[in-house]
Amino acid sequence: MTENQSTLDGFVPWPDEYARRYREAGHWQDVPIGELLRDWAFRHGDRTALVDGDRKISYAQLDATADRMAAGLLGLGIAPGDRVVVQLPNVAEFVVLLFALLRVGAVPALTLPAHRSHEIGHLAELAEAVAYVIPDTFGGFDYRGLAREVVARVPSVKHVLVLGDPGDVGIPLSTVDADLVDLPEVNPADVAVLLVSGGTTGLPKLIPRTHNDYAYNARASAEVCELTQDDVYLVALPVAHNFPLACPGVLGILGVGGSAVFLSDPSPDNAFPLIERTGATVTALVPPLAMLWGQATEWEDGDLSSLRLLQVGGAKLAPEPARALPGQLDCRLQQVFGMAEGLLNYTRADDDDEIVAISQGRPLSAEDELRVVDAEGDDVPAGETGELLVRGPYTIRGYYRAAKHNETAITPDGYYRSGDLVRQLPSGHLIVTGRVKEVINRGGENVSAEELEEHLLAHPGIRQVAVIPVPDDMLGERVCAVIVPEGEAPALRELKTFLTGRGLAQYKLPDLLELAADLPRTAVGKIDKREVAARLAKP
Ligand code: OOB
Repeated sequence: MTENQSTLDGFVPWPDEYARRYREAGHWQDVPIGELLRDWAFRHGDRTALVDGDRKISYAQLDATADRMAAGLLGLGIAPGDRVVVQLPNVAEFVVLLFALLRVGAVPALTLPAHRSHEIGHLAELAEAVAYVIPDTFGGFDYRGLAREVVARVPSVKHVLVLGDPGDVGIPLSTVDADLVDLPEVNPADVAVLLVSGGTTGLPKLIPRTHNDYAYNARASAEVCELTQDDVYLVALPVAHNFPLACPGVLGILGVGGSAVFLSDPSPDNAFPLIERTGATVTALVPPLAMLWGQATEWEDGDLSSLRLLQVGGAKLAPEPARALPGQLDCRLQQVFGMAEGLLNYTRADDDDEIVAISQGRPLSAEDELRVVDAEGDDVPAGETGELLVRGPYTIRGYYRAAKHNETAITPDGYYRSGDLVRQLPSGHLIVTGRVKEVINRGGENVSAEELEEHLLAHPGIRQVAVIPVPDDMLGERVCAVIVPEGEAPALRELKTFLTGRGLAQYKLPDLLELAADLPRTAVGKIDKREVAARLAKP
């Protein structure tokens, strides 16, 4: 095995020439993430790593508990290279489990609490997961029922580990705890985590991120955000998402000796008092939530003066709220345009206010290679709009176990096609102007139009369907299903019940339903979504 080889099948590594370059630049440091925690615990032992409700966990405790859980996982028979579907909310146990799995060399597939049987079943199957980790209940939903379905559908899943009361589906996560054993050696070029893609096509994809690239992702992000050990990072978005996990997020703050505070409900009435109580200095939000926080300062109590940096990303933040937010929350705003596949763009502390208001930042790394291309794949003249392609030290060369999809998702010379339309300013900052991919960005949550269409077409009352975004002041975009009914048209509420019954996550349900007699087609016979939207916009 060469130093740049992974043992995981279905992972596309960087070519040796690039791996060498990223090492020489000092970006890839060849230390597994599980080992990084040992170093952090050595340096910051008694300092607080995690705050969850009344619980405070020091670096030393986190380090020791992760080791015990790693030993427990090995005891269950979970081995290096095994995949484990993790679906936990914003709790300290997420971090303990993450490091335990990383130390075993097992690979967590990090799903969101909003995912349901359709997504989890597919991802567990794709990854051939051996275990599934859930809370007993969260947000009014009982995950044990979901686990029962997943176990029935996916035979590889041998263990269900439950945070809280396992009922009859599995064992308590708290019992995954054993005396120290020798841990396997982990190859830093290997896959550390599998992130879930927003999904441009039918089903969500798994994004393999290696120890080397993900550690760099978090460390370089912490540098750009000027995090220090005095910072307190508030985990407001779901921690399994790349943004709060590693941009710089939990991994970034732990790398500098600061603390991460977990928030399970990011509404202002819950978040503001917690910021006051914990002295949170940094957090990351999606635009609708940021705007809500900005407005809520008018009526909510809570001293937010500790907050120094508000990161906003996941969907386009319009210039107007971007101008208003720093005044409303009395802190600096940073726009972040990122993707689980890799590339991160940040506005910087020394950017002038106007750049922060109108741009979505510039690339994190000097090694990020960006191209902006037209429909033929040719570079557009500087400053003009085109699709963003990217290659670099933390951008994937392929989705996990997706050879066919990778043929189009990645160019022959290794650029990831983002599907985002951008134009680049002479300063290097990007302005996101739209998308070529069929994804609706509902306040930072990506909804695949194709996936939803497939499900809707399964309804007997629907002959044809086009799912399109409609502009929305709060969410940026909402999901509209335009249907040609078969017989009597179904009502929106009935469709939502139908889709929920098919195991689709709540955030993917259509917000609006429009009826049409027919749907316009393009020259090759595809539904012409542009025309569908144009017709809808006409009064
Ligand atoms: C983040 O990651 P994902 O994987 O959930 O979604 C990525 C997609 C991008 O390709 C783009 O279409 C959209 O979300 N997006 C933005 C944006 N940030 C993300 N579109 C416009 N403006 C922005 N600022 O969403 C993500 C990952 C890491 C950090 C931040 C966000």
